[in-house]
Amino acid sequence: MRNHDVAELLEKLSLLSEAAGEDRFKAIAYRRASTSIKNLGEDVEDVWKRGELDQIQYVGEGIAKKIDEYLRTGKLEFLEKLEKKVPAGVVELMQVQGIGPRTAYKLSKEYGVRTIEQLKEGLTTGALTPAVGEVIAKRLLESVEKAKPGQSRMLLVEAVYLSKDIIAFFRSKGVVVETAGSLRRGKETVGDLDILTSDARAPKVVEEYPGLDRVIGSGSTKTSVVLKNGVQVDIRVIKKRDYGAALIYFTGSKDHNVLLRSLSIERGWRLNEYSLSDTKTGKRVAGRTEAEVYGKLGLSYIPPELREARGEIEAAREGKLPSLVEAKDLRGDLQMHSTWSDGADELEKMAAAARKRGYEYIAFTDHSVSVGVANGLSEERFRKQWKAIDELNDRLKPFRIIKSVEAEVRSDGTLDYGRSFLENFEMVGASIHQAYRQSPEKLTERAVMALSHPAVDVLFHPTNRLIGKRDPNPIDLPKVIATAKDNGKMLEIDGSPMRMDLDDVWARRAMEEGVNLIIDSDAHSIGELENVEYGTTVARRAWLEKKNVANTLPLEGLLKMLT
Ligand code: DGT
Ligand code: CA
Ligand code: CA
Ligand code: ZN
Repeated sequence: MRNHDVAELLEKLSLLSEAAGEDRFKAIAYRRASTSIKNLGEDVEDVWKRGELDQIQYVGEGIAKKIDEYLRTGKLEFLEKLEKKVPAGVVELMQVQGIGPRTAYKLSKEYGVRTIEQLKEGLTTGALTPAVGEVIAKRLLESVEKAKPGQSRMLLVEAVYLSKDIIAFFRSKGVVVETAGSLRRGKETVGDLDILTSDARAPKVVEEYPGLDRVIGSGSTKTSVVLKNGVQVDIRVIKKRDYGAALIYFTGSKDHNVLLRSLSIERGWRLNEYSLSDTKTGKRVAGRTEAEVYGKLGLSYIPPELREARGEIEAAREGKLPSLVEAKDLRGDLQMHSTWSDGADELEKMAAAARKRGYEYIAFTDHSVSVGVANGLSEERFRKQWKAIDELNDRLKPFRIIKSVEAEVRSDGTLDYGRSFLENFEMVGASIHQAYRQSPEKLTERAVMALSHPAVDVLFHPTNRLIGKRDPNPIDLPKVIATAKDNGKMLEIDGSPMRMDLDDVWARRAMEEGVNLIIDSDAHSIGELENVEYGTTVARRAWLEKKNVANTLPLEGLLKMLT
């Protein structure tokens, strides 16, 4: 599957054409095509073989030709030419949040800045202050410092895609493997991939993996490799007899394992990556399956998402583990965007894709009027959209589209549109995007005002973070949660993989305080509807059960909650 490769090629074309000062619309076209291929439901090589590249959304004739050349020859002449046009360092600098092509150009040409390292130095010493001005310099320094740790850890979504590719590769060679580590626990970022198998051929087979860069250590039971994208993969070969013990060990977390070991010691046993065994006699007590090991320790089976030493051992001992919500419990998706604002797909196409997922209902939450960059809707345009929705609802019965909006909370805490207009929506989600650099007090006040507004049902992505790129807004979350509770409002777990907001810790707190949550995709295209998977992972790590999540309700129950 080369989808990821091709998507990256197009992303690079987009960045480079921007940096080379080409027509802005070209850059946008490449980026759109890139997203479209990332979300493609099938292997781009299959489409290519059928000669149907130009039928992929946002792939016109020109882009199709480039993809064809790349898939045939592994290279793209146009890209090489473009690279020569762009001064050294520009593309690297543009990876910093807040640096666009023009600034990158200037920094490279006039100030000789070629790397993020040099940028950081120039900003720290003040040498670059004249280039960008004092305010921007300060902001850039913040983003540069943040960019560092973010680069060494992948987003969960990246780890998921990468592992799927690796697992499929092994499968094509007849080798069965599975993932452990932080990926299996569903952490929001993942450092390296840990792969377990009981097939001794795995270390040899991985050497043929197309994404492999080099082998950095190899023994009979473990091999570590680095991929071309810089990610390390540890592969361990485990005897079937030891598999459960090893799976526990390499799934972690370390803290969870430490607690399990002390529990073993209390019983005169020891637990390691091979088995649970008697310390004195060395006799095996358990090891073949995880459930067996947990069982012998007097625990019910602990799902990987809970293995963070956050009370799961005690709960498992008392038989009080939550019965965690699953993606299939969701009966609908309550945040998504259409072409009416900044989504890539039309109402009907989104609805069809949502129905195909088995949903009973969805809510369109197109942006409100003050979000100009996202083509936010005027009242008049919303009235037109409602007509279109009514018409679709007639046709798609019993499937139901809920009329909703992602209403911007303005800098003073008031919402876009007056109350009487907002009452026309069946669901109102409030979001803080703009003016997010305000003081913590001000930001908290805005969230509280939104949750106190009679027309509002839910606060969307409460912290507005972008993982690795933008810190969570410094709002007083306990106060926000208390306000939601007091006013009977809901909080969102936004499944967009860069957001995952609320996160696991705060979603759990909200649940414990008795607040209802919703899990949704915030999809801007049909491909992104799958984001609910990441939202569900957060919810599971937050100990949420089906009853804590409003969109597990049937339509009638949900609508009753929304009135
Ligand atoms: P990551 O890769 O940084 O996102 O986090 P993990 O949790 O995947 O950590 P990693 O890859 O270092 O190790 C995988 C699992 O193996 C880890 O969750 C627990 C286990 N493990 C690794 N090293 C040790 C260790 O020194 N002691 C113990 N108890 N467990 C370890
Ligand atoms: Ca790992
Ligand atoms: Ca590892
Ligand atoms: Zn949007």
